[in-house]
Amino acid sequence: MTRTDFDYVESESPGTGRLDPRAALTSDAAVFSLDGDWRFRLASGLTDTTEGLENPDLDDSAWDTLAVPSSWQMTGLPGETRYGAPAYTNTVYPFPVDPPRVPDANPTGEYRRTFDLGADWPATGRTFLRFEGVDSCFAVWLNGIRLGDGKGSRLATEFDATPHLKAGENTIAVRVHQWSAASYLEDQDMWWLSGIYRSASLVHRPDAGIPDLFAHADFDHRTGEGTLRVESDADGRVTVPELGIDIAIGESATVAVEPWTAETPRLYDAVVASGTERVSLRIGFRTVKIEDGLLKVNGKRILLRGVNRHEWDPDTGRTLSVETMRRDLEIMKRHNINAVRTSHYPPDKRFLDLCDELGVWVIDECDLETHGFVHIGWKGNPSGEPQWREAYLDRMRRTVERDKNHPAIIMWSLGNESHTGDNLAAMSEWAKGRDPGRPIHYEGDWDSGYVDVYSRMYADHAETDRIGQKTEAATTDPALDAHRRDEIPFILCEYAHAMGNGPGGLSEYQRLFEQYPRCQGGFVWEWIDHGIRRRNEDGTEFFAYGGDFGEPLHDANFITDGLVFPDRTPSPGLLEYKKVIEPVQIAISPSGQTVVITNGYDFTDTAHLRFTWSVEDGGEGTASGELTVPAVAAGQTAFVEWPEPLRAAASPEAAGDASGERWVSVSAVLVKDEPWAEAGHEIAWSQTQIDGAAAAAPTRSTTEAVVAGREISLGAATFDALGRLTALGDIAIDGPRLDLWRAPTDNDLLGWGGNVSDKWVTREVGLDRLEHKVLDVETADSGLTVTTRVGAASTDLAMGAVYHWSTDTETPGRLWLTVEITPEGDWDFVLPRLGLRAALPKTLGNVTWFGGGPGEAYADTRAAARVGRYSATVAEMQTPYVFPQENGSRIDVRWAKLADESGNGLTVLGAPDFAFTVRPWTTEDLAAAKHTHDLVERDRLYVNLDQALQGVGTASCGPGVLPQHRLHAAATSFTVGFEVPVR
Ligand code: IPT
Repeated sequence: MTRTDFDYVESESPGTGRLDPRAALTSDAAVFSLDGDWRFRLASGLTDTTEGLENPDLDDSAWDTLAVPSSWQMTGLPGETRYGAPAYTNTVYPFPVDPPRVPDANPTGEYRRTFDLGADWPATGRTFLRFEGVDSCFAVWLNGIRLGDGKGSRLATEFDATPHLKAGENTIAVRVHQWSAASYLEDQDMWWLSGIYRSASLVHRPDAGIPDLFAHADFDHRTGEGTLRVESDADGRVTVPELGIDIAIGESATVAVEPWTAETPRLYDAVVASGTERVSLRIGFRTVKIEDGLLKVNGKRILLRGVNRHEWDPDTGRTLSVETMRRDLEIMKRHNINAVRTSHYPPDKRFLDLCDELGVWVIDECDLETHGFVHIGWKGNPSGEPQWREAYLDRMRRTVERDKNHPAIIMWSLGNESHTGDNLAAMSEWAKGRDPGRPIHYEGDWDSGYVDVYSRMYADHAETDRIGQKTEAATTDPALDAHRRDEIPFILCEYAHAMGNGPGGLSEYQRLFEQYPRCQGGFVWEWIDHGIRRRNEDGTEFFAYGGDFGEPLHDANFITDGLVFPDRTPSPGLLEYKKVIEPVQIAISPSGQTVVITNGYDFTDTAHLRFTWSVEDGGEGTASGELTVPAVAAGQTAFVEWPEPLRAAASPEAAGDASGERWVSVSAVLVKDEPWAEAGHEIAWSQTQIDGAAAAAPTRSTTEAVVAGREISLGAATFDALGRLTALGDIAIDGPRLDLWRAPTDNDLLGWGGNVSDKWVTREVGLDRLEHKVLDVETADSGLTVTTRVGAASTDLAMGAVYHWSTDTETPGRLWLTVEITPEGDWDFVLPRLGLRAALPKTLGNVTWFGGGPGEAYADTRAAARVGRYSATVAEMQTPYVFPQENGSRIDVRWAKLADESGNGLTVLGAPDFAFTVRPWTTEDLAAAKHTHDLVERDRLYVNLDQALQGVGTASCGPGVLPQHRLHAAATSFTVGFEVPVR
């Protein structure tokens, strides 16, 4: 073996010996799967490879076995990896930028297996060897003969195996290199993983078969007719029995059809048959156009409620089962998501079949990203270098050719974060020529010279608003300005970075998408946290992120920024998104006794929804029923009068004696089972308070505070000599004190685009280490007043905090605390929180509250919080962000009871409400933890009772907290009550 045997590794060439790309078709031609165990050996580099790997006689019996499909770095997890380890970088190349060269340390997987096609394998025709995905570069031999080599990790590659196949046993050998010239084109923000990680097979190609076809299935919304024309070099007929279509390949038929949309994914089974092969297709009729400056499907503007989806599984990496793919789509559809950008590569082909079937709009993105060049000022970026042109075109061809028959795909995307250049323009030109039926997307072309939509990522609300008004800054190329401003729509191909707690500000984006026709929605970054399941020394499972495998260069937990956790549990961010993008808006008017229902779907009416109402009194349901709503057409609004039973239940006479707050809720739920959810699944909801005062208003008594030795008592409360509450009844408490700190969220920590981390995050102002200096303790016949100054070492900034304690005239066992806050000095930064912190016995782990819920909510992530009565254990109230951070605050809580197993405990009362957090560990523990398993329960519970919290924003990648959701220091006061049963 000589060095030149490996020239392909560092060549810009996309491959040799390969067949032309073609559609992934379901055919009755024979297929032989090569999935399963292969012999495997990992070489450390090219000089460590096996001589004669391709030789059928090579003795590989001592080699390990490795499953195809899989990535070798994932083998052995969650324990110890067996072959190398996953490594994570966002944009930086984990090797010197020296294209097309890659390091000598180039882990190389050597794969071998034998197979026997069997006596039934057709004797005529040809047999192709097909790889659905090999990362990153590989060469293939069959029975000792080299078939060729390939690159393009997330693209299919085929070789003609026919001349070298034998009857009986055949030997196939594949050498896969972790690094290659192609690695420069595959710098997506994800784990670096290698191997034959998608399926491999041998596919028979009958003589006079149908190797490829392009089904064009347009829909004319004016006539209601679809036109089908199948383009192919083959001879044969196209039949769609349901539509009575029976035409020759190349002919077209126009008939009345039900169109395909993401809302109504109507598919027609079709067969394309030559004399020797039958291909089954699922045809969806739809027409995509840019018209009047809008992206239209079937003549209508659509609104993209999207997510960016990487392929991820915490145990198998980018190798996904079809069940996992379906699960992704089911979870998306259940959360009102209607669009997927396949960031940043074409997905497993089976995912697209499921998109057609379940209904989502897809932007299919080419496998291309050269982001690492940004760090050298884009010098030598392949997008502008002629020697890479063929590789770029090859990638685009393979994307379009494989996936062209999917109705779900409404746009082709050239790739991601590859700056600009002629090679990108060439990809666009080629794709437009090959498929005039789909617009071209690419975010990097801000001037929009070679794209059909103006696409941006992380533009803030203000800029999105200007774009909506068409008053945005001009293009750099003045000639293109009118085109971009007036002729093409705008989308945010990435926004609302879902890293950790957040994303904040979703509602405000959605209002802009609804307000401006030009703003056609966006794709939240991103669908799933790419955490890797691992075990620590004591066997506790956790999700690993960058650096956890000892990578010298990595981007830490920037890889865990999804709407679902690595195990696909929906995060609070997904629940928020579901509410914000709900396709039906419900407004309940108590004064008019009407419900106004606006259908925000683009195509369907509301006939698939049932509307229900309920009345709750203090969180207890008192009545419920159905609301009769006529089918509301897409884009239309209906006014519905409250039915008599609702009027009656909502009338003052019907009021119970509960807390006094009465709420009417209306829900829209599925009438019948859908492939992605069961009948009764809630799509949209709304709530309105109809009656009743807020929580109990404090009525303060004049009980005297009594000093006895080093203790002070007031009603049921006991304080120490410094006026700090130590017990309420027989519950030991580390009394409430002013608290201004939270464990920084990812969004707090990572300042982006000029959002520098605030002074509290950098800890320079010491909110994390406050000292409480008691200046005065005054007992009087009106109660107890404790005057303090709260400040931190090294600074003279302080908060005056005065605590006024009193008992309640009406309820023995109840105390009221009013805290007066006066900032001293220049508080020129936001506060993460303003409230009280106390510690309670651990036994009080059962929580019931009336207020926002059931999940966490912050000032700018509160759309999904519904007022109601909820119960949860303290453990259930923690949100397990992969990187621990502030979480779990419930908003607008009127009262919360913390009880032991027998129901005894302490109730906290709002006046009128507070934000409520309870944890089995401290804020300091949370801030220090790097992984979930670092959080160890203490023997106390720690509660925060906040007047307010700073919003969350998305500054980990995007705009920070909007001004209206920021918390600034100001003189203020707030009141809470505490109640224990009196004996
Ligand atoms: C943007 C990338 O396109 C995406 O892959 C991901 O890395 C995301 O950021 C952050 O998680 S690029 C960035 C420069 C806005």
